[in-house]
Amino acid sequence: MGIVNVTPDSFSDGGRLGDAQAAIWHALKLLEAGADILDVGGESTRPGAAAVLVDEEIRRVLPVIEALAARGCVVSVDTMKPEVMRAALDAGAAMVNDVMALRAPGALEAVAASEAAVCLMHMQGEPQSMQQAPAYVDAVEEVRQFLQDRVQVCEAAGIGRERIVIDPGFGFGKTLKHNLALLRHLNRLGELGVPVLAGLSRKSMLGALTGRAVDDREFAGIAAHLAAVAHGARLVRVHNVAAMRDALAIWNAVEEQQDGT
Ligand code: HH2
Repeated sequence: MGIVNVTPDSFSDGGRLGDAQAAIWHALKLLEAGADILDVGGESTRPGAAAVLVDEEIRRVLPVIEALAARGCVVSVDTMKPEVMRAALDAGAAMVNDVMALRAPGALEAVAASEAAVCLMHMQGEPQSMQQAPAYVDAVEEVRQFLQDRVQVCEAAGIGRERIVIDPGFGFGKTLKHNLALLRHLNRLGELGVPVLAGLSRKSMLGALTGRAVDDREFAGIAAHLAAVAHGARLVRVHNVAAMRDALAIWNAVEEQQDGT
């Protein structure tokens, strides 16, 4: 899954139309580099990021989703808002990626009314404050339980298992220790019987482990995503698709190689 951010600060050339065009161009590059899914988002969920109003978020993502869906791309919309979900699904998005796991009023219904896939992510707290004091008795068990409950809620609302992906939400209300425990025990989430997505690209845990600034965490991100794949992740959400594709080509070749052949 390639990340396509349509926020004013994502692309340097400014201007609203410029932002949409730059995002489309960027998305097509990610596709060329081997992305299977393009994850289009109009609101940053970085710790402390300012919230974006519904109309503004729709204005940002819709032209990008329309253009990509018209080209036959598999598009995911990264949003917590049911209104944005509905607009994106009408415009041809095939997946909703929700860091709130469809907990906003109306979100569950928006996805249930469609045939789209959904990514249910775990987050402790709210984006504005989630990193202030994350606390768990047992992070892996609590995240597993939360995701299991959300899968059940989705199924009860008519969203079949085959449409569901789960995600521990690295960095969303988690300390380095929590993130590492979740990565090491990612297979516990795989036991829920739906594919697991891992999103570690550029995240602060990579900075904490390497001392590198956000724009310089490419190699650390590849290593972290391979660790996630080794522990059962089936989807990875990344900024650098080309690098991840290369890493996965090697990984898959090693894994598929039969002993003695
Ligand atoms: N992380 C971010 C946004 N959306 N979705 C899923 N499923 N999993 C994630 O880990 C995840 C996500 C982080 O968002 P942000 O900090 O806004 O930056 P970017 O979108 O560039 O990753």
